[in-house]
Amino acid sequence: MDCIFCRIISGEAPGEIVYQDDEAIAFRDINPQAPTHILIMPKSHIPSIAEVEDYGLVGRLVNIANELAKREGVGERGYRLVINSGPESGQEVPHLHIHLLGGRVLGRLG
Ligand code: DGP
Repeated sequence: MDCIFCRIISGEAPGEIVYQDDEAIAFRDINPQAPTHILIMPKSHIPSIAEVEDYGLVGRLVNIANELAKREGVGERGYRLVINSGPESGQEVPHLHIHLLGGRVLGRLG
């Protein structure tokens, strides 16, 4: 298995896991861009949001992200959810994930 996120999910590689259930997991980004930077993803290997078939799964991942934002204390302050998809987005790891960013003023997109 050469997907780093699959290796974290299986326990073969370390990760600071903050949430998991039967179908999803969340762990802290190794290179945080904000005081809170968590990656939320399905345990099954879906390469990107462009290849999703189960949109209910996406809703459940967003629900987890919202709950983690509250738990991290950024729910009221505001936070950003980001999904990169494909080369020009800068997606580095081809395993669908949502970035939860918060805890500082986030710049405008562009
Ligand atoms: P993206 O560019 O959207 O594919 O974001 C990938 C993120 O994954 C990036 O912010 C860094 C993070 N990342 C890469 N390798 C690892 C790792 O081994 N462990 C953890 N926790 N995060 C990683």
